[in-house]
Amino acid sequence: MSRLEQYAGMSHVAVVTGACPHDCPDTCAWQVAVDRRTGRAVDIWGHPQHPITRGRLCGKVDRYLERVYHPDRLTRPLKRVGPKGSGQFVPVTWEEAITEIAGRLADVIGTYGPEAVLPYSYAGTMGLLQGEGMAQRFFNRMGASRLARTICSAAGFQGYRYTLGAAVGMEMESFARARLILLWGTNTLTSNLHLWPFIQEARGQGARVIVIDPVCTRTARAGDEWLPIRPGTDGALALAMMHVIVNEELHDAEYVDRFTLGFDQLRQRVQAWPPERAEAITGIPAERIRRLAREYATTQPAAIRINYGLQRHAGGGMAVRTITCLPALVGAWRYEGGGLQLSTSGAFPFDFRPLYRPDLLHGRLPRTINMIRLGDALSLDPARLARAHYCPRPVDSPPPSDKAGPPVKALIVYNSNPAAVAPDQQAVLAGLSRDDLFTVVLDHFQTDTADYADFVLPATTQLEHWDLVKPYGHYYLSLNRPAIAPVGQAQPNSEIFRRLAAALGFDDPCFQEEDITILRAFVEAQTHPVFATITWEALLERGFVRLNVPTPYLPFAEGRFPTPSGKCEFYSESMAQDGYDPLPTWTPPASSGGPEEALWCLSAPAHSFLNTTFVNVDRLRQREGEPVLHMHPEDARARGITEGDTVHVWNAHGHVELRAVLTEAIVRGVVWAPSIWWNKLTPDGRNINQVTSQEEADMGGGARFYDVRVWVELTTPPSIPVEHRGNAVRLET
Ligand SMILES: Nc1nc2c(c(=O)[nH]1)N[C@H]1C(S)=C(S)[C@@H](COP(=O)(O)OP(=O)(O)OC[C@H]3O[C@@H](n4cnc5c(=O)[nH]c(N)nc54)[C@H](O)[C@@H]3O)O[C@H]1N2
Ligand SMILES: Nc1nc2c(c(=O)[nH]1)N[C@H]1C(S)=C(S)[C@@H](COP(=O)(O)OP(=O)(O)OC[C@H]3O[C@@H](n4cnc5c(=O)[nH]c(N)nc54)[C@H](O)[C@@H]3O)O[C@H]1N2
Ligand code: SF4
Ligand SMILES: [Mo]
Repeated sequence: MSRLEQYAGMSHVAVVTGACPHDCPDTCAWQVAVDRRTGRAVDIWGHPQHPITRGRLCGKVDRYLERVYHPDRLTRPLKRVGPKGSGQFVPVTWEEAITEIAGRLADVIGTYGPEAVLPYSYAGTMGLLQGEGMAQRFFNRMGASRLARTICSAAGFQGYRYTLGAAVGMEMESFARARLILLWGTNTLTSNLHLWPFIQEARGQGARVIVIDPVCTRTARAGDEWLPIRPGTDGALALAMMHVIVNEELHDAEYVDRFTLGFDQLRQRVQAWPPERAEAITGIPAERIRRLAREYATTQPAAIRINYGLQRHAGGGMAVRTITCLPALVGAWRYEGGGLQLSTSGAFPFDFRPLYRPDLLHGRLPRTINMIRLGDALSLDPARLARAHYCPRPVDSPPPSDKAGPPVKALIVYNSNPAAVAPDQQAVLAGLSRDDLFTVVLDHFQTDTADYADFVLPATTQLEHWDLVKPYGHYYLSLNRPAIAPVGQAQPNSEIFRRLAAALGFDDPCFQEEDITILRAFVEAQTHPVFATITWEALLERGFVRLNVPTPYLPFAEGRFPTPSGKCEFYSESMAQDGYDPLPTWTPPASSGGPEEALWCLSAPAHSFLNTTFVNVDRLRQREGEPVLHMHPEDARARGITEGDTVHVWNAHGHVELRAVLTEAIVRGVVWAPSIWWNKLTPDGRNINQVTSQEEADMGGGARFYDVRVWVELTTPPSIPVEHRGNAVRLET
């Protein structure tokens, strides 16, 4: 009996449909059972009819109710009384909080101008309304600095776009039809779980699964073959594959001829990439590369899933740009089950103007700050502030220091936890510690970031508000209905920005619209034909609706690439104009050629966390145990490290203590610290972003989280300055 049937007979239980808000390609639809008598949610499960969710949530969101009703949920606005970072706060009323925040913001704007206010947000919720909906209206009206949201996918996204035109790709369902599947720089069983059943279906019909990763992840163990690769070398592997495919004439000449641009130049380019050259770079034997190329070209349909892991390097954009040439070369896009997926978000060409209201800028063009440079942005040194300006391409350059604009004097954080997730943590914490910086944090919990706030405002969770959730791994848009009343005095982000707008005297009627009105108007304003199926009524009735694309969806079977030429661009004139090599190439990682004894540090997701979300849910944190560092036994032996030792991990940026786990399931010279821990829930009050850098990747101003070298040694832990520790919140009531 399904859970829906189980509850159907209980008149005191209401079942409400919603959607998981987390930053995950699966965007599950869920059902929540609510006890009408108490108004409490009592159960949550995956929507059985959703074609991707198919009745199952992941192990994290299965525990969503524990997060919603967590004893540490923020239930009242808080005002800081101790030093920044100390976590000492007292409760205040909403009215006091809003009035004082508005007053402080008005002062900053009056003295320094609106660009001195910086919003900081990412994907705590992927909901369009509680994400950027009302926030954009608010910051547009204000004329605040803009934020380039680059922390996750900017480099790969741009590389993908140069080759294919838009972030459109294979649909998840079609992986079931593949005969060969390359999981390339992605830990599917951890970060894209709902793809797995389709992969298993394909394997049931004989498909092989090859996992290309420096770490033998649980996905690599579950696949048919693990190809251990050195980090940041995927572009070289793809070039050598193309070398073999082209020289052995295994490419699909007809597809190439009709639907691609620049094959002759590509053919010449790959001559420089014999597999022996790639072997020296990637660590994968040349003969194995040859076999992979032949297998890939001759087994159709062949599917590639790349994800964001492989683009968190200096050459991450180019790596994605190069790999995405492969399916067109072998004609894989022709077939159901063939092609590639990075993201599907480009298939949703929303007109965001009715939601974000860019017209409220009234012609102003505020500076744009790159979010991964938060440490620099919060510096009072104008040269560092200038560097924090968003410069996504080689042809862009930061302004001179005297044109960097006002220092950031107010920071408004929502849907993000930069004290833990942003690179170069010491620089970030130094900025957040500034006494002259006014910081407001909207969140569900007293996060590491909230410890540095002047005001902390309690936000609602997905069970408590309306939203519309756009996926990036499939083609179904979801509506989230609130299942319960807000916990305590929590308010949706939309309402918090509405109240701040009112207190600042922003009188445009858009600041009075109710959530449901905004969402409905947004849906009804869409005119692109792919939204023809997506009506407000259908969303209300079913909860999720497929885009108006054919089933099965083969986006590039007949070419029609949304590039300037309409073809898959092996040669890209846009790249030349933007300052890049117009042909596929390999851009070495920044950390290559570093000292031999320094190890390469990856900090890809821990299985039981979602970025820093869920780290404070006890049962999930207990599953992860403690912050660890996976390392090869030989790397350990060379340093006198044995299993279970506490190791000191450091570089020029900072340092952190981790527990060593020795495993042969990792490329020598590479270490992996599953992430992202809350600083204050670790033994030394720090996490791995102590050692990551603010430097950008090659494209889109993206982050380089995995292009990092560290020294690892067995030492007694150094003493940690107390101001960098953060404590649990102490309420003085
Ligand atoms: N459980 C869980 N799920 C998540 C998240 C989470 O934190 N936890 N985070 C969500 C978010 S925000 C995102 S962006 C996605 C990320 O989803 P993925 O991109 O799948 O995740 P990553 O762990 O970043 O990268 C996957 C793999 O890339 C490998 N890798 C690192 N560098 C390289 C390289 O240079 N080449 C190759 N070939 N592999 C490399 C890592 O070892 C890792 O195993 O997952 C989402 N889902
Ligand atoms: N070292 C290292 N660092 C990384 C990564 C890595 O792999 N390694 N991954 C990077 C990636 S891919 C990403 S996407 C970023 C993620 O960075 P973030 O998007 O900052 O991710 P989270 O840590 O999940 O923080 C989201 C916060 O939003 C809050 N939140 C959720 N819903 C709401 C809401 O409705 N309202 C409000 N006000 N708050 C809400 C949550 O409680 C949580 O504290 O981290 C990056 N940092
Ligand atoms: S985190 Fe991902 S897998 Fe888990 S419920 Fe949400 S969308 Fe589904
Ligand atoms: Mo991400």
